[in-house]
Amino acid sequence: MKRILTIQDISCLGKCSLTVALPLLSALGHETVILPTAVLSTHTMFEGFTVKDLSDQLEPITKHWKDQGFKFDAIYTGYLGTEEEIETVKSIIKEFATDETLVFVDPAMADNGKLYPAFDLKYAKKNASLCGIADVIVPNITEASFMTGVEYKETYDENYVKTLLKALVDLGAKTAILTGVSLSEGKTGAMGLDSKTGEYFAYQNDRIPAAYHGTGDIFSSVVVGALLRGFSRYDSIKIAADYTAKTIDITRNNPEKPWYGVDFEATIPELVETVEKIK
Ligand code: PXL
Repeated sequence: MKRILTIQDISCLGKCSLTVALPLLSALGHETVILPTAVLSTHTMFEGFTVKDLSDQLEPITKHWKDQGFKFDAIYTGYLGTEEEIETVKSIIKEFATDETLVFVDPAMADNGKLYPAFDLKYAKKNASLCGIADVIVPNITEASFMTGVEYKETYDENYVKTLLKALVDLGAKTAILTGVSLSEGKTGAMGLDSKTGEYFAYQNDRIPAAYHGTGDIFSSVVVGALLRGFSRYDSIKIAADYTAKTIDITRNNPEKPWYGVDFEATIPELVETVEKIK
């Protein structure tokens, strides 16, 4: 069994970050070690959420693991609250990552052309430096644009996506995967670039006319879980994009859906079946 360390916040209620990464990675068959960076009552789209920063716990916790001799097959980072926290996470990666470790970074900080309320451009640049030491990064177009300085566009063509991908690998990431990429009318998916071979890969499925919070975290968790099971990058983004789309579809047809997240729990059995079938 592969052991993965995921470093992100716990939004106790809200179906994002650790509360989706942990169940999805477990469902995909991985031992999942969590390093919570903060505890929030909910994610930050709720009004009046509480936050308890746990930054000062990251070093003692990881030191304990190091003293016990633990190693990780992958380190997967998501939403990180502050620039200082990103620096600490970089040190943890340097401490634990070997040539065999998959370092997977989701610089979750922005969407639809805007940074989340807690963040500014300096924070985005700090996230760019974390992406620089990663094997695989999975920003959306907004995050890529803030990190690289390439202008954000709502309507674009494949050349724009390639420009963004090249700028992302120039940050230092070995493979960049842009999410939420639409390469033709009515389609959406992801497109990636391998910095070593210069090879592009892309997967598109039908766009479902609905958007929900937390779907980026779901996509990332499934990509990293599939990569760790040995699937190719193309197969991993296909499995994750199809699972995310199916989940959005189930959610929009649920009259009792919560506003703050998707019904990813309902589609976990299908995800497991898919990866078993094409293994
Ligand atoms: O889904 C990304 C995410 C993770 N954690 C917290 C968030 C968000 C997005 O808003 O607020 C606390």
